Formats: sequence, C-alpha cells, structure tokens
Amino acid sequence: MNIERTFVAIKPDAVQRGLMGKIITRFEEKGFKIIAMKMLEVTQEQAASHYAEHVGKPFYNGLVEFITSAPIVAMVVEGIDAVAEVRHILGATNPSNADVGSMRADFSPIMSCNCVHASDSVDSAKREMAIYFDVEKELCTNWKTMMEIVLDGLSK
Ligand code: FUP
Repeated sequence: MNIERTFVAIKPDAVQRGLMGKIITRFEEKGFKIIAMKMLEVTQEQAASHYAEHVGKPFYNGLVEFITSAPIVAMVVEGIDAVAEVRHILGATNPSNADVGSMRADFSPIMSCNCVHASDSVDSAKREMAIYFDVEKELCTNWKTMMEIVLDGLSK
C-alpha cells in the first residue's frame, strides 16, 4: 500500500460560501486522514511561493489577489495514493471538465473559483506543506483513523 501525504487548501471562495464543513467531510468520508489543519490569511510571500510556477501567466495577478482575498483552510491529508486520489475527488482544474460527483463539479461555477487546491506530485506536496506548516512540529501523526484500524485488521 502506497501511503502518501498531500497538501490541500480550501480556497477563499469556499470559505466565504460556507463550504468548509462539506469539503472536510468529503476527505473524512473517503477515508483520508487529516494530520494538520489551520485557517489562515495567505501573505503575499506565501502566495508568490505557492504559485511560483505561474509567474508571468495572464491569470497570475488575479490568482494572487484571489488567494489573499479571504482566509484559506490549509491541510495535510494522508492516505493511500493520496496525491492522485485527492486530485481525483477534487476533479479537473476547470469545473466544466470535472467529473460529476467531484468537489469542483459539485461546488464550483468557474475555474477562477474552484474551491479547493491539492498538490500535483509528492514533491509539490512537500514544497507546499512547508509554505504553510512547520512540518517538524505541526503534523499530528501519533493516532489512527477508523480506516487505518479497519485496514490493520484486514492485513492480519
Ligand atoms: P490545480 O493544480 O488544479 O490547482 O491548478 P493549477 O496549479 O494549474 O492552477 C492553479 C489555479 O490557477 C487554478 F486553481 C485556477 C487558476 N487558473 C486559471 O485561473 N486559469 C488557468 O488557465 C489555469 C489556472
């Protein structure tokens, strides 16, 4: 079993629209383990670091303005193939292309307000979680979810 960690952010549009609980529930119900979570206001420095790959693109300034416009909820999510599977339940970046039943299809009317971010690789996840968390101190790892307890039972 390939257990991974990924970085997730509930974006300002979802915080403002009162969708935090529903989005967190989707991760919990799928069986993912949330091992860190905090609400914060993204600084200009954090935004620039997070979106460094998009510098110079036409949507970059709007992206930074958006992510700093209201709080986000930053999370570290752990689970089986978490990087790919979390992006799968998020759906495509453009909600018009997102699978029915994915969060972006269900909650997002437009790409510039697509509700949730998740890392696109294990390396991106490490880089992004370090922008928002002190990974040595802020990850809660010494406990088990019911999903882990169920899987422990199956492997015996
Ligand atoms: P994702 O990996 O799905 O979070 O998406 P990207 O890193 O490619 O893009 C980050 C954000 O930029 C997206 F959530 C929405 C925004 N974006 C646009 O507004 N226009 C684009 O053409 C591409 C991305």
